[in-house]
Amino acid sequence: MTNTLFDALFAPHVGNSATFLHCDDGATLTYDAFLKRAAQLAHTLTDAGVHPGDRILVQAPKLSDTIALYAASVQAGAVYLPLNTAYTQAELDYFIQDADPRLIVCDSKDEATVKALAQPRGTAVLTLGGSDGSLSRTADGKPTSFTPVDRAPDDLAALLYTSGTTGRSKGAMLSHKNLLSNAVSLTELWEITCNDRLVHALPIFHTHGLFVAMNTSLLAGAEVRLCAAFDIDVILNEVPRSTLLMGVPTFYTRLLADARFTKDCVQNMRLFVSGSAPLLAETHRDFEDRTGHRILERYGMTETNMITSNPLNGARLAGTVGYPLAGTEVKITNPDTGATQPFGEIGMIEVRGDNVFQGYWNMPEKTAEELRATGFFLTGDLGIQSEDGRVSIVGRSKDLIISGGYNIYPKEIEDVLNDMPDVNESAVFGIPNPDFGESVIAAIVPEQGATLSIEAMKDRVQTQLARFKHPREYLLLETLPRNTMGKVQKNVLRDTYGS
Ligand code: MCA
Ligand code: AMP
Repeated sequence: MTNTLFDALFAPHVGNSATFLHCDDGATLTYDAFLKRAAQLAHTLTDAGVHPGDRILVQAPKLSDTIALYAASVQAGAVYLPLNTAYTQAELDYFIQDADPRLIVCDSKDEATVKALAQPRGTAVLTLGGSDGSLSRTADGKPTSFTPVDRAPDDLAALLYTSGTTGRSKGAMLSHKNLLSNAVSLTELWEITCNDRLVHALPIFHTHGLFVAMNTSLLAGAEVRLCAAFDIDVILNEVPRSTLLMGVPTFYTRLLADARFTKDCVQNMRLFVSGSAPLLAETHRDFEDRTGHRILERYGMTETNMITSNPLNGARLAGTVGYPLAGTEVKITNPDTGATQPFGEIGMIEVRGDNVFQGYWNMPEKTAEELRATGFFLTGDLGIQSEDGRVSIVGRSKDLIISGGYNIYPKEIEDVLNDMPDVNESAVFGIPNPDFGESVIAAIVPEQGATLSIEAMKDRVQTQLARFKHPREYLLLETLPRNTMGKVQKNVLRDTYGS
């Protein structure tokens, strides 16, 4: 019997009495206790009718049981589908329709609304969190061992939704091999071991927090300080007794803004990793001046897991994302012809390797557009590669805003605004923001003679989109700037309204 991911990440820890999770309430869980809990949850999943290949949709708080649910899903042979806890009911409805999960696990506080969406489809709902989560309660009485379901390297382990330029979120199908190969490369490169203690303050519904941070820790047998959210006081308390922090650039600018974050505070730390959004050279420099540590920046995508990383031992250069990971090929191509560019010339970053996903769920045309028959995936990021292989990202060919590490596709917001009566057209764009890197602005052209209510627009956006996608400002314009081809010039909007 083999289960690729379970055998590598979880099975080796049977009987391991080292601490795995250390939670906000002070509770700790050894690796062995964690595995027993995961087994109980796996029984609960199968009792709820989950079969191998079924999707388990999880929109739940960050708890040790939520991590154990991921392990349970892997051993039950299911496909783990985590969702941002900020998503609205309207957004959730889309994911339920598209992914057709067998089971939904939600926050106890959302049970009634989630059941209203799930029950007409006959989808089971269990809850986590609060004093009475039905998943946790049901699992309590189950056996503490579970025989993992056979899963081959190419079987799906996870489905992670990523927004798209078309406005509709796409489910990236990630196999056991995709996740394991990346965890192995990163653990080796960053030399993560059982002596490490990771401060984990990222959400666990994205690649960064769930796979980069959690899978590498599991593989290495490291201790994880599971913080429910990024709370500066908690982080400053934990850093002195930890060795690793993985975060988005906002983590580092917020730490730098706090005078308590000093060289003394980081004496025990071995490595600070940044990713998901560009790290400003200024932040890199200020961080080194303050702490003596050079932040290690890496680059990845939901579809590809991690692609490149600055070296652990070697130059960590600000403004570059480092070298392709072991087993990952990167090439820079001409976006029009697909031909490989000479070193140092800007082009589309393409990537191939065991880390690259299997395609988009139920979207074969989209898959064919972005994943070449040769196995190279078109990232939509523009970059250059130096002769020694080092990659720098210089822009994006996709219309994307990254705010605090969350990807926001303007098209999705424009669709909501354009659907409103009296809106002729809209253009959503990002402007620099000192905390989140970028923030969202909406420019709206009303229908001729119409009077638009910004409050009504805000109300509509609120019901349709998660809070982090909401425009922070609405501009009413008579026309949108366009080029000679009629395309809206968002660069002009950014230049005009950026400050
Ligand atoms: C929270 N808010 C945001 C964001 N986060 N608005 C825009 N962008 C955001 N990222 C909203 C809140 O709803 C709140 O709204 C207000 O902003 C202030 O919230 P605050 O308490 O300051 O925020 P926070 O809770 O401290 O969160 C900030 C954060 C968080 C810690 C930076 O956003 C975060 O954990 N980001 C990491 C995202 C991540 O993991 N990305 C990886 C995905 P109101 O106005 O109502 O108060 S990408 C990935 O996985 C790829 C593969 C990769 O390469 O890693
Ligand atoms: P996601 O689709 O949420 O997985 O986000 C992936 C995108 O985040 C990439 O295509 C990049 O545009 C961006 N990204 C990730 N890491 C970095 C980084 N270190 N520097 C710049 N952009 C990054």
